[in-house]
Amino acid sequence: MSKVALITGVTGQDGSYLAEFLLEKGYTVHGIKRRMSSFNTQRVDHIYQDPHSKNMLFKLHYGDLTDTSNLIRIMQETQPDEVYNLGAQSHVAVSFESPEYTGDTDALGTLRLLEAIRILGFEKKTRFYQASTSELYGLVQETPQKETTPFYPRSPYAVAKLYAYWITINYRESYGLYACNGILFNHESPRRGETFVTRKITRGLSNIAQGLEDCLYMGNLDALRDWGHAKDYVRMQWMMLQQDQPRDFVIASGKQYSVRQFIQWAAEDLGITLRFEGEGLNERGIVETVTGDKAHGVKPGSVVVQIDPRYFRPAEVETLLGDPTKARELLGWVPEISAREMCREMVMHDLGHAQRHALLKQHGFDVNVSAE
Ligand code: NDP
Ligand code: GDR
Repeated sequence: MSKVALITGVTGQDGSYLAEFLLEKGYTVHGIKRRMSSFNTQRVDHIYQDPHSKNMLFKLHYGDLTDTSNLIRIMQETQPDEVYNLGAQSHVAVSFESPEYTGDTDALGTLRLLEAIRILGFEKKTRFYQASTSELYGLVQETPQKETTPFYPRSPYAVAKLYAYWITINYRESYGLYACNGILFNHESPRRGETFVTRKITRGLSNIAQGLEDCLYMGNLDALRDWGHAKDYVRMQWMMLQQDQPRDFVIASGKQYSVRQFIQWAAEDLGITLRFEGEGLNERGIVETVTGDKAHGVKPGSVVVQIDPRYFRPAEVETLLGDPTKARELLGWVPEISAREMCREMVMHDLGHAQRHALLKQHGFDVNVSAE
């Protein structure tokens, strides 16, 4: 009998890679997708299986983390051996705009899933993975951050995730559930949502290089992040549920770069030479511009990147750097893809899209490439 997994957030970046990974391991995979007014399954369409076919191994269910009875019903129908709670309003800046919804989904959504396991009496059967985050460290109290570093969340998102982190531990300690937290640092890929900083950069600069856009508007270029590849990180999510006892782990690369550095890498891969003006003056309200000297569609000396204070956050997480020693020593996990390699992969992917759009535009078709 193959193992059964239930993934919330299956239509997201991590959910799609994890579903692929588990299907390759022979799992039957159930995913929860939200009803949207337009299609939201692009990231899993390639593994979609016709519901009329026999022996379906990948099945999607309509649901929502804010809907308790729906979660209990799906859990009862699917009887999962493993639940991966990846669903979330995952955008930090958006959480300042929608704090209540973020709390409902990210904090109480986690509680609803844990309660569903308990209500159905699955405590001994079902293992639970919680997508915790380096955002818990926020205003960092120690560098690098490890499992014992104190938390100091700096956004409604991080505060909601703090509740989720502790309720997961509380259910482990109170009811003997195999439940654990992966404290994951930023991880990216060509499937990363278009409004997160890395994808915004690789997509925006690719469009600029192809003459589809003029300028990339950015927030804090000095923010430092520990970036890894989502494929490496979902492997670890699975490993965490295969142990003799449940434990929480930091998952990180142990290396740190600035947003500005990521822009430079992407420009390098696209053959754009960037010149930063007003470097070091990147404080709120001060306009810093980056001009481009050469690239296919870029006019020499034109502004390629400009600071727009709209993208500053009410409270910023300036620096994050993880220490993945525990994961390496206890699980043998080491990331295989560096941030630099990942940036190139993302650029190549987005450049391909931009080139197709540019071709359509040349032939008189309308193309809309905008994203916030
Ligand atoms: P994404 O934003 O790409 O995916 C989030 C998923 O959650 C999507 O499938 C989304 O559905 C779904 N979702 C959102 N709201 C609800 C809801 N109310 N009910 C059910 N599903 C919902 O995130 P990632 O894949 O990047 O991240 C996965 C998880 O890991 C998230 O919990 C995130 O907070 C956490 N995390 C991510 C890190 C990263 O660097 N990527 C680092 C640390 C933690 P839809 O497609 O319809 O929008
Ligand atoms: P983060 O990721 O907030 O770390 O959360 P994001 O890529 O949004 O921001 C990283 C840093 O870049 C700065 N930044 C900008 N960010 C965005 N989105 N847009 C901009 O224009 C911009 N300019 C500068 C930000 O201020 C920030 O410092 C991600 C999410 O995946 C969370 O769900 C997850 O928990 C954490 O990573 C770990």
